[in-house]
Amino acid sequence: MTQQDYEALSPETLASRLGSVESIRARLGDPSQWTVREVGDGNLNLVFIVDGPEGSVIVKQALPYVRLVGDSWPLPLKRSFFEYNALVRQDARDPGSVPKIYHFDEVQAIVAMEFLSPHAILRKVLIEGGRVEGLADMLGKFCARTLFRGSDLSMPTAKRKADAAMFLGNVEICDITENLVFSDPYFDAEMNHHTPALDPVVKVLRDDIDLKVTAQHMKWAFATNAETMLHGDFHSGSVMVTETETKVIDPEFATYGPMGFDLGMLIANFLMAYLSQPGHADTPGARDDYQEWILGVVADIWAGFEAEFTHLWRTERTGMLYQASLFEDQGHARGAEQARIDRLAAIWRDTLGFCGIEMHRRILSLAHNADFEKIENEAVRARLEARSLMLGRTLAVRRGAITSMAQVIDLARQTNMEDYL
Ligand code: SR1
Ligand code: MG
Repeated sequence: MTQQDYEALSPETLASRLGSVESIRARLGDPSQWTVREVGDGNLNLVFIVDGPEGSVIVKQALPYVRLVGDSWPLPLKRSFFEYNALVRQDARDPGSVPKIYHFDEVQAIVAMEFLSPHAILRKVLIEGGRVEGLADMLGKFCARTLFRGSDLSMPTAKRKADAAMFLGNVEICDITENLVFSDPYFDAEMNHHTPALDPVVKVLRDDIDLKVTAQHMKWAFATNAETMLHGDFHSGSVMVTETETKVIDPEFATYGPMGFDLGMLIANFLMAYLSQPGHADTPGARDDYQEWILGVVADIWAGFEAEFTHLWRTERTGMLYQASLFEDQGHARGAEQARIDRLAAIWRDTLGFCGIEMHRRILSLAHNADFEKIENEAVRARLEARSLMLGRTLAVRRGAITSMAQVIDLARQTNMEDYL
C-alpha cells in the first residue's frame, strides 16, 4: 500500500488498499478472492472480518470521531498507535493473552490482527448464561502479569518512565474516562441517560456528598497515580472466549494509571452481569446457579491476581521499588513480605473504589452495557439497575472498611434480594 492521507476503509475498498501488504496477504491468500464484512458494534471504531482462500484476519481502523455519537465528537486517530503499543507489551508480559498482530499502519490508524474464532465477546456469553473454563485464572493472571511487569516493580525505571510518558499522551481517550466515568454520573451531564424509573435512586446518589467526594478521589488516583500500563477499558466487552479459552482485546484506552483500575472495572462488569441475570432468566430462579458461578469467578479473579502478584513479587522484583538489596539481601525478607501485603491492600482499596464508580457510569452516563440494556421490561431493568447503583455506592464509599472478597460476595448476595424502588 502506498502511503496516503488517512481515509476510512470500506468493505468495497479494503482489498485494493490492503491487498499488497505482504503480512496480510500471507494469511489470506489472493486478494481478488477476499470477502469483507464490517462488524464493528463498539463505540469508537471500524472493525472488518476479512476472509480469504487461506484464512481470516481482523482489520480494525480508528475513525476520526466517536462512532457512538458521530462526527460532532472528534477523536484523534492516535489511539490506534496506543492500542498497537499496548498489544505488543501485553503479549510480551503475558504471552498468548492477546491477538497476534500482522500489520500496523499509524497514518491509516489500522491494526490487522488474528481473527479469534470461534470466540465470542464475553459480555454476550454472560448474558446468555454461558460458562468458560479457566476464565478467572486467565484474567487474574493477566492482571497480575501486565500490571506488575509494566511497573517500577519490574521494569528498568528509564524504560518505565519513557513508556509512562508515551502512554500518558493518550490524552483525549483519558479525557473520555475522566468525564464519562468519574464525573458525568454524578450530575445531570449533557450526554447522560438512564431508565426513567430510576429517578428516585439517581436523586439520592447525586445528593450524596460522600459518594461525590469518593468519585473525585478515584478520579485523582486515575489521573495522577501512574503506577503501571493499564488496559484502560477492561470490561467484559474487551474479553473474547470459547468454552475453554480466554483472550483480551481492545486496549486503545491504554494509559499509565493505578493497578486497581483494570481490576475494579473488570470486577464491576462481572457484578453487573451477576445482578442483571434475573432479567435474562426464562423463569424465576432459572439463573440462580449461574449467578453463583459468576460470584465464584469474581472471587477467583482476585485470588488469582493476588497469588500471581505474590509470585512475581518474590521472583521478579527487579525494578527500583522495594529492592531486594534493601530487604532479602539484608536478611529482611519479612520486610519485603510486609511491603507486599501493604501494596496489595492499597490495590484492593482502589479496586473497590473503581469498581463502584464503574457500576454507576454504565447505568447513568453515556455508554451503557448490554447486560442491562437488553432487558426490555423497563420495570425489571430499573429494579436490577437500582441494585447495581446501590452496591456500587457501598463498595466505593466503604472501600476502606471492606477488607475481604468474602464481604464483597455477601454484599452482592444481599443486594440481589433488595428492592430499592
Ligand atoms: C465515547 S466512548 C464510550 C465508552 O466506550 C469505550 O468502550 C469506553 O468504555 C468508553 O468509556
Ligand atoms: Mg473497546
